[in-house]
Amino acid sequence: MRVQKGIDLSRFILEEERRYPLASGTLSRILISIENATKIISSHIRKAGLVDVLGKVGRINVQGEEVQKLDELANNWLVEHLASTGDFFAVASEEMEKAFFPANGSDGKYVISLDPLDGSSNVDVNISVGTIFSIHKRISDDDASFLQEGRKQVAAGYVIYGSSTMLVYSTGNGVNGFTLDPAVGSFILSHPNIKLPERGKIYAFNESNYKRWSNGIRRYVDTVKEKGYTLRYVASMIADVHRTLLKGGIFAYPADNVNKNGKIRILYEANPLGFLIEQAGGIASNGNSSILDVKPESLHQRTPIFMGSKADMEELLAILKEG
Ligand code: AHM
Ligand code: MG
Repeated sequence: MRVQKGIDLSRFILEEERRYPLASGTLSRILISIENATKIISSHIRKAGLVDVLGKVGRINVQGEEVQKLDELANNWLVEHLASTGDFFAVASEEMEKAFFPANGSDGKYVISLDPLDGSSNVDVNISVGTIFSIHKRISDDDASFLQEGRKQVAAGYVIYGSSTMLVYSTGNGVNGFTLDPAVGSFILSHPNIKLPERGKIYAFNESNYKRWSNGIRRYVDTVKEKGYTLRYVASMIADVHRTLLKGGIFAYPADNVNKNGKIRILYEANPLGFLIEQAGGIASNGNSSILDVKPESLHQRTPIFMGSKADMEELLAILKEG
């Protein structure tokens, strides 16, 4: 397909579908539903501070984290919007302990994993947050459809609510980024065929965990500092990975002696963002293998994660191998 800068997202999705003569259009409809739901979320985030959407709900979620009002709202808007289409069989979300199987989706061919509002602890201080999505084919009538390797994703992407709102996604044919033009209300192709630089100059680790890391991780961070790399860490994975996609370098959330499996969740954080990083020519790993080859065992499973430019990742993985 000829990638045409300036084309709007809905048309782009339909043009992509035409590459597959047997496509039923369901995946396209799901992507367009995500597009519409995230426009609603974006519009509410843009007004946060003026309307009563900031602050905490006063409840702890399945992750043991305090639920922000916007977490709950974003989750409800996405789930309701997607459920109304009848196009998907089930949805798993960071904000829901169990998967949700909508009544009208019993014939649905796809399942979706969502982080409705990644980085939500940043929303009160006006820092970028985002929505992450991962779509797999349905292979069963239960949670097993969610517990497939990341490499089997049929589509994955995110919407970042930053200085502008951008939707970045891939169906396995490269990565394209669209910027929301608020005057028109459309996502417009602004970043066609995103490719990570072969090497970057940025490392994004929460270095306050230094003392808790393994020797290998510490040695890697010492090495990049000696080389003159700069530290950028937003603590919104979506913002750190978005910057990494465009500028290169490494984002990581390693295991440490408190968070034995790291902090990032496989289904709706590591897999979709890892898929985009690999589609853009980078590497995404749990330290031993590509994150996309790991078969998850539960919906909210955590994993150590390292992702970024190929040359930087190869150096990191070599150091980790030495132990
Ligand atoms: P969230 O999805 O509940 O916002 O949590 C995940 C976030 C990631 O976006 C970010 O990379 C990480 O937690 C930051 O953790 P820390 O504050 O420990 O550095
Ligand atoms: Mg998250």
